[in-house]
Amino acid sequence: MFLLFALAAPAAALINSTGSVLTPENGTISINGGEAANPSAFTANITINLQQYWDLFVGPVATATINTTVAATPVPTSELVPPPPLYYSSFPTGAQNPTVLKNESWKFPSGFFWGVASAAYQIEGAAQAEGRGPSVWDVFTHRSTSITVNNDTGDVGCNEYYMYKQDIARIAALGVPYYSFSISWSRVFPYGKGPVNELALQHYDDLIETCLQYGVKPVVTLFHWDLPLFLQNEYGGWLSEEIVGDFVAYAKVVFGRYGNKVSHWFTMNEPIVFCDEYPYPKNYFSAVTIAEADQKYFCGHHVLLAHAEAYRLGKSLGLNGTIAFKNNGGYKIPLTNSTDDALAVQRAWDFNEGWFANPVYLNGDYPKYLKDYVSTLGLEFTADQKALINGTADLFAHDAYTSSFYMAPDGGVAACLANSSNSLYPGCFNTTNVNPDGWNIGPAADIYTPWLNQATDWVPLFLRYIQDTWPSAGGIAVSEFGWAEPFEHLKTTKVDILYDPGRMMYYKNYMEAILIAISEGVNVVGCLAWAIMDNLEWADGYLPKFGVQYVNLTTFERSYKASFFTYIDAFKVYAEDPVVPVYV
Ligand code: GBH
Repeated sequence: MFLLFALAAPAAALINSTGSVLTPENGTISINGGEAANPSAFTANITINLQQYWDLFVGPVATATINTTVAATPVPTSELVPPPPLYYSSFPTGAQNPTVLKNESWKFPSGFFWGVASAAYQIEGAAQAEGRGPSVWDVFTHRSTSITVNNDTGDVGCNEYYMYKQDIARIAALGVPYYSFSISWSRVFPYGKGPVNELALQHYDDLIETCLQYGVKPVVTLFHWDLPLFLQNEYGGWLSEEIVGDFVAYAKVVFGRYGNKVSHWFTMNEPIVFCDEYPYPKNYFSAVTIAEADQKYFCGHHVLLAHAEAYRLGKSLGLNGTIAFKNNGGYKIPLTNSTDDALAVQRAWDFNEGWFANPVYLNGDYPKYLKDYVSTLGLEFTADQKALINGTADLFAHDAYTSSFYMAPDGGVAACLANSSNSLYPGCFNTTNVNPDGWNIGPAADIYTPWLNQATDWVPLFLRYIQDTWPSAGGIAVSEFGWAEPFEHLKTTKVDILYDPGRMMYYKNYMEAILIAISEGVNVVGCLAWAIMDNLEWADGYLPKFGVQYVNLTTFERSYKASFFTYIDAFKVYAEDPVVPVYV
């Protein structure tokens, strides 16, 4: 069915895991030639289909016992009973004891968009179903030696590809009005470009239609890290400017198909993260010639161009949903009041949020300290490119899980800048989650998420900082936030797993922090809890749990955790729009 490459054949190299070079041409992958004097140059003509492409680069892929779409069954009413109170809630609803009165100065204004979030590779499973092509993450989970805890993969995962009707029914039953998910690029284009896979589009048609039937508004991310492998093989993926055209062609198909059914579009998820780590798996894609430490900046450069062009395309198509990208990071608190720490903090903003936010929200160009460095790599935007990028977001979407202290490197910023072999070069800032007094910034999450502490006290200041630094007419959406409950993977009974006090506190405190920010004049317009359910936490496998629902990875049964009710209660008490459970 999807056997042939229908590519206008550039003579580009495809590198497989053993370093053989293949070239796609007119429906085949072939290179002719070689020299007797150079045996390693001998090559062969081969024609491969999609399955063989999988076999060559990924290897055997597991399948689930459930492998056709499951119809939704109504959620049993017994599952809709909230947990007993954990604390004197500021969200006094349901079974909870209303000893705390509603704070009348708090509200989520009408139109506030809130819901739960996921990403394709983390939940879908069905890795080879209906013509999906491999992504770099299939290679990473199957072939990398540094890989995932327990050799976990996304082959089967939560099996959401077949369970989505039930998933939507379950969030609708609690009155969740928005569901944020990502589309798998390599389902739509098995090779990232070229032939379009109609079966994949039909799948997402039904996912989106099911959301709408249940009154759940779809929020769609185009790229959540699962780059089609072919594009990595052919030209180095995000390291090449060639990706811009391919990303925009993908965006065009998705925008064209789902057009005005989507209320909020995100082009990219967390480019700071996927560019920083790019390309996964490290040292695997031997075609890359850019120095490893600098690859992230080339990736980021092309992300900005691809995002901007996709935004312009979406606007030219007249989409009525908002378009933005998801930035990420935490508030950066100076560890001390020294001038060097203040400088390090500014450098940290410039090398993190500012990397993508300054070009899009301020002036089309990199922030100063980052620009000083990337201009030495030849990464400068032309005047036309700056004009293209500037203003390409309808709101500021931020994945804001936690906050950290920032400080100058040992020996100071200047000494670091003068020494390119310093491990903190070129950013030349350092960070910690430990206060100067020796205490953690807040309680630690799971041992597999050492980056995550409950630091919600800093959220109002952070949101204020974003609004002041990168003003956006459409306001700020906290596009991901969430908590990995400590040691949850060690719990052995379902009732223990479902009662998650750390996550309950996180959501209570986080929602209060957003309410405080709003009451103080910060234009927060929405928030999306990560995650709709436990899922593949990338290289950490299935050990850290971020879900507000538990998933039994054998039966695929889903169950609400107590924290899901805490989250909903915030809106029952403080949202001007009623929370309307849709119970079918
Ligand atoms: C989000 O990233 C992702 O969008 C989502 O897919 C993911 O499941 C979710 O968070 C939970 O992690 O190990 O010290 O090198 C959040 C930002 C950036 C946090 C990378 C973890 C690795 C830090 N993530 N970071 S470290």
